Amino acid sequence: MRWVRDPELRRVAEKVDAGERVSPEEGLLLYQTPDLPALMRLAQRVRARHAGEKVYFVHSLRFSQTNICYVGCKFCAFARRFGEEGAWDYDVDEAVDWIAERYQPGMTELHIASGHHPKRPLGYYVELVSKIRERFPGLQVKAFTAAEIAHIAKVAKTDVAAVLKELKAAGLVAMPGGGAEIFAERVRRIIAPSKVPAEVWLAVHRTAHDLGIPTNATMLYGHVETLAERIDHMERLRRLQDETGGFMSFIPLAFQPDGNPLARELGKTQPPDALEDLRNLAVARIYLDNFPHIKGYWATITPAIAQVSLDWGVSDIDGTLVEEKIVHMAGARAPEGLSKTELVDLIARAGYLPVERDALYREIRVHAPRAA
Ligand code: V47
Repeated sequence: MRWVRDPELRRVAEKVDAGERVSPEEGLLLYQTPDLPALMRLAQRVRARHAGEKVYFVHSLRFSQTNICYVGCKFCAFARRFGEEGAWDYDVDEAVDWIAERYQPGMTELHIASGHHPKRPLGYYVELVSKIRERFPGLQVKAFTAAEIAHIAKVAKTDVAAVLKELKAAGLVAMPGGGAEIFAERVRRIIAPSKVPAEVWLAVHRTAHDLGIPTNATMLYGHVETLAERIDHMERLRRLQDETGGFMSFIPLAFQPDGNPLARELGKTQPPDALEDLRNLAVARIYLDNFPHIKGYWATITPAIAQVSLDWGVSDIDGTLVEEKIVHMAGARAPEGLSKTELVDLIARAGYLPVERDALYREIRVHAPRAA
């Protein structure tokens, strides 16, 4: 470990190397170290332990059945009110048609995250999932953030477990990680005062895991949160993962500054810079020692930074997406979708082994390195 010059950092590095868990204070030290090469190397070692030379991606489609939402999160550029320009609200048949127009053979994951529609009954979501499964048997439905599930339960005047059981019976296989934002109450009060509190988000995931529905977890960074609040966020996830083991991946979401009140209030015109993205991914890889994967979400950090992030702890780059809306309406500069070939090349050119997976991280195909 002579490559770590600072003695305090070296102590943490030795712990990590021995497979020991870092404390919140040590996590903060990792966030603050000026020795970025050491941080990168450490995250790389942890990454290798989890994924070897493999980098995962999925042939997926993004879908939002509605952007009608009255929750009023300040970072959001996606939500609309009824009748507002740019609003959409598909019934089940319209949703199936929308997917049919974009479906490509070989796609395995349909990722659904939407607004909190104030009126749709539980039956609508159940029918949506089952009609999609009926029409596209090869598509695994990974749908509804924990915040949406809590909202659906509230509108249906029932509990979260009942909602999840019905959705699972209809064909839901996994849940995305959105709605987590930053768990700290101070931050939530500023950026998402009407969204479900951290405890509810975590309870929904616990219930999903108990019912055999694996999930992801996100963290929206680069706005008003402190580094200690990022660590607190990851600490709460690490604890839940110790209990349930139900998380598949952790996805840091770089805050996009267009078309939302939070960016205007903060005077932000740019997303976090490349080194902030990379540092954050590396700390996450080291801190969340019980998460199988850290995702470099190319839609927010750009495909170029996602490629570099493979050396900073990332073992998954999400997927083709096709038509991502949530972060693009907030100004994301990346394309709305990438082809499978582009993803394979992005990974292979960084020196890693591209592995196509399904929504549950089952391997579909290892793409052999091409002859030079
Ligand atoms: O929770 C909204 C975020 C999330 C902005 O599980 C923004 O595999 C940046 O759930 N800048 C939804 N982010 C997206 C989501 C997701 C994304 C990628 C992978 C997975 C997964 C899940 O989008 C929301 C919110 O945190 N978001 N506005 C914005 N301005």
